[in-house]
Amino acid sequence: MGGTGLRKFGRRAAAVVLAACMVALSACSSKKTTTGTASPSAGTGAGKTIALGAVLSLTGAGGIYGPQQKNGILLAQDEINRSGVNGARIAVTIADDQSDKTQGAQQFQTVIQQGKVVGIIGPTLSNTAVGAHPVADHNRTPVIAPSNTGNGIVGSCPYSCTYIFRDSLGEAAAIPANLKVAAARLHPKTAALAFANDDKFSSDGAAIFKTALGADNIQLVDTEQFSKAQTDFSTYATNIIAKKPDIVAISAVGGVPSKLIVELRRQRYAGPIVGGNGFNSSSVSMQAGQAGIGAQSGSAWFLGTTTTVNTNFVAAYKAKYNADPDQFAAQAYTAVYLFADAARHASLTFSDVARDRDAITTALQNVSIDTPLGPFSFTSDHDVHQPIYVVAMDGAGGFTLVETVQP
Ligand code: 1QQ
Repeated sequence: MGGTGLRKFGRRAAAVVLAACMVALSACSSKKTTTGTASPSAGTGAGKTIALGAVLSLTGAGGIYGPQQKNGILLAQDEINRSGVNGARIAVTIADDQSDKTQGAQQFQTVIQQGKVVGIIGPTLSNTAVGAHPVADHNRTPVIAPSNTGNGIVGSCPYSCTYIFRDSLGEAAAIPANLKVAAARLHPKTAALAFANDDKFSSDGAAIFKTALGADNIQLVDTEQFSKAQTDFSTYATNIIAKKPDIVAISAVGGVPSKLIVELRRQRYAGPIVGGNGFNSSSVSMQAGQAGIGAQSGSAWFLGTTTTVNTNFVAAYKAKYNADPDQFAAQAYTAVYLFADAARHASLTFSDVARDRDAITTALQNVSIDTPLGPFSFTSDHDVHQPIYVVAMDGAGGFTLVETVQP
């Protein structure tokens, strides 16, 4: 076989061998999950779609958090679809809950009934979740709550929550850890507490602060409450400052934390400020600006964590959006990977949606993957067990790490 023939033969044979290897390799690569353990049915999803819903606050009181969550979800979808899930693609339908409980419940109903989704990420606010999560649970559709940190979201809930999971650190863990760090460093004897009394997260956070302040022997000398729609905080700041507290605690969402911080500083309050999960957004840090420097909160994520999975996430997010991610982006990004890993292990039928929803729910209980939040698996009551990053606003839309508290 003349050289060329051989080469040609060789080339054709090489092409055939290469093609065979490619097939073997892709079978081999799709077998490997983010955790490296073999998945049951590589390739069975070829040409199929794993439909997920994401119901987020893109407008309304929580509209400061939703856009980062959306960015995190779309980035994860892109990355996962490069190799697929057993050959299938992930397709996430994103809807706006307008930070409203009824709207949230309606959007959940829509993605379940019409979208035939096998899982939902959302909503953004705990206040919306109490309306939306029962809809999913009733329809036996698994949910990962990416930022619902109030009480009774998972585990013992005021409604059936068998299908509800959360990858967002609860305030019941974050607030006491944050306050302990502040107490150990600043030794405050008195405190003032300010919170939004028409928002579940904010009211739960206020109750948790009250208990934690008591536990740290810090006397509560003033409590200010207002609506989450409040925009003028001059009176509340004056009342707080009049009581000369050693520290001020704020439990509120959206634009409230930054407005109150700015007003306290404008009225010359120079003392320490601590807050809840409502602080942990780059937009809130940016809006607080110089006035926010040092405002401290307990976070589920830190930009500077040097694990490979986190540095890859941060780099990919920056490349796609030309901006740093924040905790809300990291938790929403992680939620997609958690659903993808569950789908990889669930032997989906891609025809019987009810059976696939149940299979994913079961698989979520056994998920164990490395994420930007750290090595992640759900607790037995579908909650988070992770380190707490006590962070402080840096005056420019970011956060510095004060201390890491192990769970
Ligand atoms: C909740 C929260 C908010 C601050 C998040 C958006 O943690 O509503 O539970």
